[in-house]
Amino acid sequence: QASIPEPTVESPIREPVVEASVIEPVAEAPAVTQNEEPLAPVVESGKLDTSPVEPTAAPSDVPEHAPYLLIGGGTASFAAARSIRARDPGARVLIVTEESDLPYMRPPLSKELWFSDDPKAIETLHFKQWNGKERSIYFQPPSFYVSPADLAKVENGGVAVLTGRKVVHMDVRGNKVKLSDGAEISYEKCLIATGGVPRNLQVIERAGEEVMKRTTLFRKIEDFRSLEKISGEVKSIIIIGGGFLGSELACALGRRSTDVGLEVIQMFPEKGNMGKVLPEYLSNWTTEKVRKEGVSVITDAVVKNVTYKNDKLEIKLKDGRLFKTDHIVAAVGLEPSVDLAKSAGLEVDSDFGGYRVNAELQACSNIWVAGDAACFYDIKLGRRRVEHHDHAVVSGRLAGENMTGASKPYWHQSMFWSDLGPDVGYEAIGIVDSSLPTVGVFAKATAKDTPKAATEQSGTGIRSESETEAVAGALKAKTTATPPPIQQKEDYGKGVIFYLRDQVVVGIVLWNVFNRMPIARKIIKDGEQHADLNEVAKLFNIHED
Ligand SMILES: *[C@@H]1O[C@H](CO)[C@@H](O)[C@H](O)[C@H]1NC(C)=O
Ligand SMILES: *[C@@H]1O[C@H](CO)[C@@H](O)[C@H](O)[C@H]1NC(C)=O
Ligand SMILES: CC(=O)N[C@H]1CO[C@H](CO)[C@@H](O)[C@@H]1O
Repeated sequence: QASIPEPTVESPIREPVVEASVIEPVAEAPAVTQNEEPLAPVVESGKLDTSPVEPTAAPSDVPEHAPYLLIGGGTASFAAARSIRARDPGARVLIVTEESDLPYMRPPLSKELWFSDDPKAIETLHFKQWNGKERSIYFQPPSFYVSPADLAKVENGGVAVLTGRKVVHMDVRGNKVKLSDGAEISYEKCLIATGGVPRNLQVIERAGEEVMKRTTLFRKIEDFRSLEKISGEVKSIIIIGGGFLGSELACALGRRSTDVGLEVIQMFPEKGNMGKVLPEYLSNWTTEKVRKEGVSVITDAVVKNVTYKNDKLEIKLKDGRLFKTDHIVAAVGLEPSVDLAKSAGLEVDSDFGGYRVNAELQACSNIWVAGDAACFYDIKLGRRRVEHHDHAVVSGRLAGENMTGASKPYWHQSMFWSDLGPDVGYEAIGIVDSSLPTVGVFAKATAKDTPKAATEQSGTGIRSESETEAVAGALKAKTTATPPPIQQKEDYGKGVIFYLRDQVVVGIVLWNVFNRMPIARKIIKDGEQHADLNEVAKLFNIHED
């Protein structure tokens, strides 16, 4: 099995990572005979392009053909590129991304990057993992990629990234796509990994420019940089949203609040943080934890109106409460990008959003979809769409495998994790929805039960399926020992929470319990009814270490 995208930690090329990634590889492009006629766009070969497109500059760096075309430049796309190259070493892979950056991982943007002591981290996007090791959020340095113009020529193929370009049309029968600048690229196999765009609240969208100007929708590198800057300039920030992104950003900003005199307020309609995911008692506990990080948490808050008045944003809640602030961060979910559905004739799922694909992530004979934009059929849990990093890794890799001829259904459950700073974190797998019945088993946490300690111990940073699999062997031996009796406690230091549907475990949250994901994955895969979940909980050895 192919390894997951590993950023080059040891890469000696540190400085140029950011700058070089935004430079279009024009310099390396072959000399193109520029046609004097501005109305006749020139394609790479120098042939006249006769298609009826907007007359734009010659897209000299756009290859005419890519055997593997990956639309979108995020984690799913990069994971697919890696697995395609692993299984087909000469493969020529073209990634087309709207972003100006080379593929990077998003989780550190709301996690570790905020806790860096290095003031240069904002530029370099190098961060210290909780275990102290430094790495870049970019999966690979620029030197890893070949220039798009050279893709057809390089001897052993490679991965090229066309940045700042958008695919606007798909011709599925003709096996080609069209970019916003009119260029066309034909393909043999295509992956759609377009991700999504952050949602906003309608009341903010309708509130006008002054409010929009002071609102951050958080998703990209530029959003991280801009919010980081703003947090040093304003007196007050309100985060709207109680999910994992909102809660992580609240904790990140809350940590800074005391140093710089920043007021940080987080508000959401639920009763507590992560209220849609965690059972109420744990959601309440988490809320207390977030408050201890210096965040003023406002629960049961439905935003009714936002206005800009006397240099302040005013947020009025449905129940009449009024809050004033300088800046809003709206972390209210993601809208999958399905703009290509129409031209490609692909079906969008009416319940979950995203392109409907089968268990092999295939939309039609030579088109696959992975990551946030894929609404896939999960053999165990039914139709789903998942918006997490590990899912992007796992689904991108699987799509890449199948694009190179394997025929693998997507049974492998991805996991996700959220850290509320270095001290509290959880990992989750399957369907974790607080409206399902849950059973939680807890033990007292020790200093070792933190995200920081977990990465220190495992020597890995980005938590994901690959590294948890690495410890599976060791765990198997351990679970044969008789664990001490488990009791329910009011102390939610660490524990396991099972989510049930028809008495079968469909989701598991590991609360301050790390490196046990293979066990959780197996329980969900087995899909059995369990008479006593306390017994099942023993498999996780939460009373040990
Ligand atoms: C959670 O907190 C709310 C108040 O914020 C309280 O009304 C509720 O009873 C708590 N729930 C549990 C299960 O402790
Ligand atoms: C929001 O408040 C402003 C100013 O008080 C008011 O003019 C506007 O009508 C309100 N909008 C809504 C949707 O209530
Ligand atoms: C089951 C399935 O749809 N597998 C597909 C994976 O990809 C290969 C190669 O394109 C197809 O032939 C399979 O049908």
